[in-house]
Amino acid sequence: MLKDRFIADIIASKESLVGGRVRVCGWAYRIRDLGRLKFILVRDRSGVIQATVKRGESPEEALKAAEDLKLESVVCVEGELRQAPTREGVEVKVERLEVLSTPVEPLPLEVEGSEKASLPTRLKYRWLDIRNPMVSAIFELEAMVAKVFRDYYWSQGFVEIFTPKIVAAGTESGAEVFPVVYFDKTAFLAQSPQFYKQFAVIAGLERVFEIGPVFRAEPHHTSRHLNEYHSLDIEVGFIESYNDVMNYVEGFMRAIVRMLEEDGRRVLELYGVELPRIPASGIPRIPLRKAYEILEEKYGKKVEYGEDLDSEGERLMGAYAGEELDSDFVFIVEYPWKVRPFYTMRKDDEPSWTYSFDLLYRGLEIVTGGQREHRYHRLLENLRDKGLDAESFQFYLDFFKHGAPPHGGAGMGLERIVMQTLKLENIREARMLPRDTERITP
Ligand code: AMO
Repeated sequence: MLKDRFIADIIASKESLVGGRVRVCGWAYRIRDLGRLKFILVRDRSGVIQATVKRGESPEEALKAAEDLKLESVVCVEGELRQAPTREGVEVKVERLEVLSTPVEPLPLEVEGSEKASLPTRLKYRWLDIRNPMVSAIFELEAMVAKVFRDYYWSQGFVEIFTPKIVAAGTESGAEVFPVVYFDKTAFLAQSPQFYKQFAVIAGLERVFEIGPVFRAEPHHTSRHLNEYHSLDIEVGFIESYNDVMNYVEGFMRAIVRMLEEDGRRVLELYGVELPRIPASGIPRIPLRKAYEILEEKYGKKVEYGEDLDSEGERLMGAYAGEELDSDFVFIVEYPWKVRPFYTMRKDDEPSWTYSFDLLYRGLEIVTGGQREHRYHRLLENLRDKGLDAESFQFYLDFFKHGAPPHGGAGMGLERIVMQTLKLENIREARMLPRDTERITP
């Protein structure tokens, strides 16, 4: 029989259900055997409920099944829902105990408290780790962020697109690509939907978004890089400046905070983290050249003029925004041309700088974006200036030959947003099955 209700729904409707018969399916989370009386805590995705098997009250088969029951067996219990001095205020008086599956070997990782085990062990036995409600909450939050992304950009007139992940060229200079054997051609896994989200704008869709996997062949061993992650991308035509793009990014961040306030409280409480702060006046936008000064004057950190911020610089600018500007977010704007990809638009009056930005969230970059160069001949110059071979990008250049509106966009790391919201130590915790230099299984 199909499972008809989640445990949380039963508990939420307990007033009307008490005295009636319920059926609960899930995993045996905890078993307490007092001989004549056995308590089984049944857990599903939504919560935990106590099931009580008692001699003289429950049938003999149920007693027998409870006796042999192992932790993490898959069970369905049926019986009367009655009031009880449990946290939920109710329990199931077991009349039927069905064991659907039993572990065939000792558990290599205990589900309860698995978050305290070492990360390699957790990742190795991820199917057990994620049964821990503390861990599954991460993925519920991730799904909520993705839903907010879809809902927010829909509400702003954006169209969802689905672009190829097998591509002919890398898009992000600096980040490496994974080659793919593609018949008799060399292809790569997409590092970003960059070219194709621009394509969609130029193809007349004007405002687009995408949620999709991206692949980076960087041999990083850091707590904030994955070799496969999910990118939340937007691209928007007919902008006046890159400030319009930042406004759209900011709107999404505000929508996330609203979601956290309304539906995300439980997860925030589970992790003991505060709601992120965005000042009413908006997320501060600080030019990188100003950030150099702040870092040097306030924190004695010297960043070479014209260079990118390193992770310490980002962390310190995050601390500055938190302490001085009462904001968990800060935009750093106008990055040097030499550290941005060729598609970025350079400033009219200062071509060594660009109309680009990063968004830092609690001191970590979670978004990169900017205005793109939409003028064909300028794009050619940009490629030449970067020492790139225009021929390999001709398919992309062709998009710009027949009318391209001024446009810009941004790419946001889904796992990084979740990681920073819950203050997780390692981005791998925010990915169900992370791919990194060591892992392609499970
Ligand atoms: P960028 O390469 O900066 O920009 O990536 C955008 C955002 O993606 C996240 N991110 C990562 N997350 C996990 N592991 C990684 N290895 C990783 N690399 C990046 C970060 C980052 O801010 N095409 C541009 C975006 C644009 O301009 O629209 C791009 O991909 O949160």
